[in-house]
Amino acid sequence: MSSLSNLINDLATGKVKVVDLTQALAPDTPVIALPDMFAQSPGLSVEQISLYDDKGPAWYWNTIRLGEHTGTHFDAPIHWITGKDLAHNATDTIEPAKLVAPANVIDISSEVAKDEGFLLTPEGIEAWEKEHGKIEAGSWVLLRSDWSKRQGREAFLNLKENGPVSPGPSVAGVKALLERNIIGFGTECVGTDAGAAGGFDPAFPAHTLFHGAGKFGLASLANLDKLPAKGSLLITPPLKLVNGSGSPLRVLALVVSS
Ligand code: 23J
Ligand code: MN
Repeated sequence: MSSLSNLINDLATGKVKVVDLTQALAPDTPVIALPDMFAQSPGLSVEQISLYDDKGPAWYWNTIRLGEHTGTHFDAPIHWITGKDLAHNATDTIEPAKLVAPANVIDISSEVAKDEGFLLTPEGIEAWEKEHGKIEAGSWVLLRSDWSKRQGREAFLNLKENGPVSPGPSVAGVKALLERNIIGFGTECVGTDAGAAGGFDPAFPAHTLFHGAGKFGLASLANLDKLPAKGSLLITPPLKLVNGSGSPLRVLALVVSS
């Protein structure tokens, strides 16, 4: 038996379960709010083409319009200026083998309950590794904050007088994850960077440093509380948009049921 036929069997018997890490996508799905001086990314709009009617008697379909970075979405290295000249840096050129990879889930939900702007630092990463084992090269690091449980734009974006407040990695935290040569970093928040990251040095370190190193991002993930700290397998193919900077996607995790 190959491991693939074992997997097929485990899926059929329920020993391996499929967990959906995707938020439902709708016109009210919140998108990131950048400072006024920058262009904004539009959320989803849906226009009906036909509904089993004069415009198409036996078929229903819609036209959709949305920014590439809407809802649960993938960030490709070309998204950031630091990744613009890398090979295989866009949604159509990323090697497909990189779109199936194991995940490590770092749970900061209790810290975030006390401090909405909590930052993942090298010390936090090392403490997690002491408990759960090393973060291997080629694996994802997903930040479980329970932020996806927030309902509505206001709570999800958490815009305050001095800008958005939400958790993410510190500059040193990003560098520590790069030392481990992860494939990418995922978050439940609207973007991979902390709300305050526009004021970090470098600004938006998760974008600047991960994408500059050819690493990927996943934003607006859900159901991270249903994953083990280690041992799940993520399936993360973005749309094959030519020169795409990212795209909405369905993120699936394979998990051994306990
Ligand atoms: C553009 C500028 C800043 C940020 C972002 C996009 C994202 O978070 C994103 O969705 O990639 S922070
Ligand atoms: Mn993005």
